[in-house]
Amino acid sequence: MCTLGNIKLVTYALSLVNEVFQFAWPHRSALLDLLRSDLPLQCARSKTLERSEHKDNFENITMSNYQLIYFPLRGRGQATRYLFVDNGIDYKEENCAQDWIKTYKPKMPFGQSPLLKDGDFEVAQSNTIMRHLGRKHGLYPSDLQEAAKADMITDHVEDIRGPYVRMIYQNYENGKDDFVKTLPEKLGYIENLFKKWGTEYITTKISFADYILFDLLDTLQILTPTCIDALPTLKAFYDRMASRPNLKKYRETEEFKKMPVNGNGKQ
Ligand SMILES: N[C@@H](CCC(=O)N[C@@H](CS)C(=O)NCC(=O)O)C(=O)O
Repeated sequence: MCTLGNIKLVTYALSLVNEVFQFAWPHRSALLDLLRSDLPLQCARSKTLERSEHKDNFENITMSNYQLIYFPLRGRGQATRYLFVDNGIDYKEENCAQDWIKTYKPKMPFGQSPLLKDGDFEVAQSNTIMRHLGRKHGLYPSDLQEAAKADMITDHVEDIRGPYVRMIYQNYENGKDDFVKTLPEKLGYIENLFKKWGTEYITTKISFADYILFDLLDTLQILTPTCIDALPTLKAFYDRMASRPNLKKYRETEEFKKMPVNGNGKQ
């Protein structure tokens, strides 16, 4: 029977449904992720993220489900592993070495790895992966000038890594000495900036770029162990990074120690 009371009840129920819908629709993908996810794990992740140092960029509910697809070597994947490990962020790794050409390469956005899967979203280009994770986990400076510092060191590292990779894969025997000779000048620029900026990390708080620089310095010291000895500020930075508890523990594992630096056995 259609009474006034019933009509009011139905109208009220409909307005309630409407409100729930209005709230839920903009968050639909996050809510779906949450429903699909392992809730206790999400809580554990949030706790680790609260410790993140760039609080202003902090994203306290992570729906992320990370998978790093890369070769079993340090190469261009190591800085990402450092970022994950140091910040207690859960991730899985998929080794793409087997059947690279047939199975993996055609699926890569630029035909190369690493590739980060952030849920269904795919991110290629190692430094873009680092910036993406930086922005998500409070490791990308919110201040414009600080962000520019992190970006400029990242680009300078790339200016060193490019020739390093070419030397390693194309001209190791004849090119190593010439490459090593370029390092005092190139690393000296970073030393000067560190002195000028006067911070313990590239910016006032640790950012994605520190892991990129740390990995480069590590790689270069394997090639030429004394390359930062005459650069005290850079050396102090390297030691500071290496003694961060999570990184220290990870770097003592057999998994890390066994990992080749490059894909052709040269280092
Ligand atoms: N600019 C790219 C370079 C990626 C790159 O050189 N990847 C290499 C491994 S480190 C690769 O996929 N090599 C296999 C191929 O090119 O088929 C990045 O930074 O991610």
